[in-house]
Amino acid sequence: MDKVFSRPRSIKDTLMHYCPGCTHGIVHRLIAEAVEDMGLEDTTIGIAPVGCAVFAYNYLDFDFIQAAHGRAPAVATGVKRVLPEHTVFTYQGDGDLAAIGTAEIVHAAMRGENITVIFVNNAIYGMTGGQMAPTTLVGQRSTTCQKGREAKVSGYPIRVSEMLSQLDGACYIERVACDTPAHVRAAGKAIRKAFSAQVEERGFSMVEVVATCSTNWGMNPQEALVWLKENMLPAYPLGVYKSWKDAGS
Ligand SMILES: Cc1ncc(C[n+]2csc(CCOP(=O)(O)OP(=O)(O)O)c2C)c(N)n1
Repeated sequence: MDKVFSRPRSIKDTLMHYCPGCTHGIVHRLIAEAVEDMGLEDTTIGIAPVGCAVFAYNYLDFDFIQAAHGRAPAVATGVKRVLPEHTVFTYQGDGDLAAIGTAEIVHAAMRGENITVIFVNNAIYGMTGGQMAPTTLVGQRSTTCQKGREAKVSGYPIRVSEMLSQLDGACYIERVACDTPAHVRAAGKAIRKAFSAQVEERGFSMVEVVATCSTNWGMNPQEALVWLKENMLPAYPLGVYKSWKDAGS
């Protein structure tokens, strides 16, 4: 009988700290599958963020460094420049990447650093108890905007993929989601493509994954997936925002 499902070798057999319904685990698995399929297990270095995924190294069996809040692109820049033969990726939430780390990510993309960024956008600061993030939707409730985010007070959500795709140093930017099996498959494909951009030395690549945080959204896991589809996807349209093929190179 053909084996159709198993745990990737580089996902460690360990207890998860993520909440039920959290989609970080799906994204971890997609990274492990992509790295293994591409034969990069022994030469991949991950940079873990602050936030719930600070413990990514407990699950992914690659070399890892944990960076301070928002500094993962700077750490990845240093690692990649010293070890150009390695595949270097950052794994960052929206609080990490789009709040304190905004300058870091913009400048890493502008410089065309040959790194891959996996950006998990759950529209909230998950680990610290559900505060508003730059990506929180207008009207979405959080502990720091209990009646819903008001644009007049807190501004509008940052669309990171759209913003970074304007920069010449970025070679591949795609936004995907992990709410349905079809979307998860597409997300896996995008992550492979982002790593292949790095292997081909094309410059900065990023995959934004629209994700859930059922605990801090105050929903059960199924409600969170429906909320993602109905509220996150209209605000964060899926698709390829930039590809080196579009750029004609
Ligand atoms: C330099 C620094 N500033 C602030 C914090 C506090 N902090 C830890 S996690 C976090 C929010 C992370 O949210 P996000 O990046 O969206 O990740 P999630 O937990 O939702 O996966 C904050 C503010 C910190 N650990 N370090």
